[in-house]
Amino acid sequence: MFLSQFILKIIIALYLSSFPFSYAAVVTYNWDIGWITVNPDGEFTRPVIAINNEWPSPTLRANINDTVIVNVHNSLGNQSMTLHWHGIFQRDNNANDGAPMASQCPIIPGASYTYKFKVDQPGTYWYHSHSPSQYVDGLRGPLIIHDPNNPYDYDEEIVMTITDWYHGILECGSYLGEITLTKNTEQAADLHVEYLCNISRFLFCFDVFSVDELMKIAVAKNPWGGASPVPIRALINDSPSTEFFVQSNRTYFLRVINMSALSSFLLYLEDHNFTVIEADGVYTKPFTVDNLFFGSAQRYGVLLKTQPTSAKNYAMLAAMNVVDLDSRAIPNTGFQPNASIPIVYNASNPIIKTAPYVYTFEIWDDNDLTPYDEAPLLGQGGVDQQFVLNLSFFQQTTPGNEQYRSGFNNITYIPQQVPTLYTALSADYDAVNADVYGKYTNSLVLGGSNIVELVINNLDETPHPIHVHGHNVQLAARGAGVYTHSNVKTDGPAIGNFGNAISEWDSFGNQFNKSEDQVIFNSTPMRRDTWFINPLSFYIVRFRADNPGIWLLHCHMEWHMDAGLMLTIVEDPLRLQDTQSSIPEQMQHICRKQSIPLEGNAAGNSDNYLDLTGQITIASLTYGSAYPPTPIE
Ligand SMILES: [Cu+2]
Repeated sequence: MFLSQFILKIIIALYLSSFPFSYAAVVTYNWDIGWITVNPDGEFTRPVIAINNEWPSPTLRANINDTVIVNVHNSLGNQSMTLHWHGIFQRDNNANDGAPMASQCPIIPGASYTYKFKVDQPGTYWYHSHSPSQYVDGLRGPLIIHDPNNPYDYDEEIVMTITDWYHGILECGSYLGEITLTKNTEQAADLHVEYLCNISRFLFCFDVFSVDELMKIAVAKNPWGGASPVPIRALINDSPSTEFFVQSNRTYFLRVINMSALSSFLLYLEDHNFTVIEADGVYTKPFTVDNLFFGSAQRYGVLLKTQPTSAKNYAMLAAMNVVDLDSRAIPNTGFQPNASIPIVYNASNPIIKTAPYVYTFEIWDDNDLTPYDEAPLLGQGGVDQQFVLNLSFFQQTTPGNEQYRSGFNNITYIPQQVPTLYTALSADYDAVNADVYGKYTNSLVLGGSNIVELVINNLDETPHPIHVHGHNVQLAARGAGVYTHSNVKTDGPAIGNFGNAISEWDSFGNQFNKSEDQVIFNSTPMRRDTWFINPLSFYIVRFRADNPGIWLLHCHMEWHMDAGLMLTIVEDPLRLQDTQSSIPEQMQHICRKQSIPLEGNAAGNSDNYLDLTGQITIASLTYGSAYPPTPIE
């Protein structure tokens, strides 16, 4: 008896060891979140948010189909926090998406919460705080899901992060540089940016702002309104002195993550190409390029084939896209938008510390990527629901709220009395009525399994990397100007009276009307969770509403999100009620400690969900759209 059990165990063990990744494991991390001070660039000591007193933050690694458990304890003392797992769909697990006041209550100082999620998507992701600008303060790191069935072969993996680093002080003056930018509206969709980064001129002089002022600037009145704080420098792997050691004649799987608060970056390595095989966790057909361009939060997985010999060392260039920075806010001293990373083939040869100066990059179009699975465009006969979203910055006119803010369709996001998920779970049939979530969550209610089209018209003169939680989306089409065509099926499945009909057009929109016959749709569109919308242009994305939950959609420039450039997707709320009705016990306790109701509409009214008296209509003057930090217990 004993012997046969023993043999059986050996057989099982042998079976499992022959398929090392074929069974799911539980990967557990215990993270104590607290402040430490660091000086990564040797020029300025500042506080950062560290994990277990270490910074840079650790890389979270798991294998596909593993369950990840992260036991978080908030030791910040002065701020509440959450963690979001960027790009992870959180299917049947909305409560662990980490969006404060959307899918959970903020984790207050002294509290603990266990995030638990299954990862069934391979690829390059990251985790970061979703609370007010905390990821800019360092609470961010790579999240890598390994895949034994990666369709591409490689010898070794390198994980690389690009960040824009802030000293916390906006210095006096302005950097302008010799900048040229082709920004003719008709060509905006094919924007070519020339970088001439090293010549500064000191034209403007503003007051010096303290750390606390950064957020206020992002949401302040004119003339500073919408002026995003500008970083002091670029860092690779959160250091100015990262080096990569490589061997000749090998293939590296380079996973690059732009974890910046604001900046887009271009990556270039002389005499080498990058073969893109993954973008935002989606495998692609191999696509060979000589540079990579990332908006904030975008990722690429590329194969980097090294030279046949080790005769020469190189330096890789990560160039910050300075043309999109607010010239009024660029520091006049110490601004280092370019980072060079030595690529060392042979340490006994001279190490190249500075990448060769490259004047002009021609940025390729990520719409030219093809997903490995070649999934065809959704909704070729028309979509079930279409939302047209005009992205802009505007002056608020509500008395008491005259901030310069941002939003979609002139609505700036403001968190409400009740987390939107808890409203959806408690509203019964009213959950399909967008009104119950409050005007300023800007909620779009999606019918289950509908094919949804989002048309985002960027009416702003700067680009914006837009991210959606819970999904990646098909990059269906894009172009210059404003898109107005309705593409909703007339005989498709009923979508109900969900409110938020296609918006009216403002006078700006009338300047350029694009109808569908002027737009070329991609037949096998690339899918991404973050897409980069060029200035004065539109982007059409599609997805199937097959993931019930409350999912935020927002600009991933942190200062823009803080200024309200965010909306809420309420996806199949009745199915959500059926399948994900329970709020984790630990979270209920956290909510009660800060008197946040576990049910009710946006105003906290659980008797009449259609009575929104008391919904929040004025954003925090200091914290914008973010939920204000909680005082010490
Ligand atoms: Cu933005």
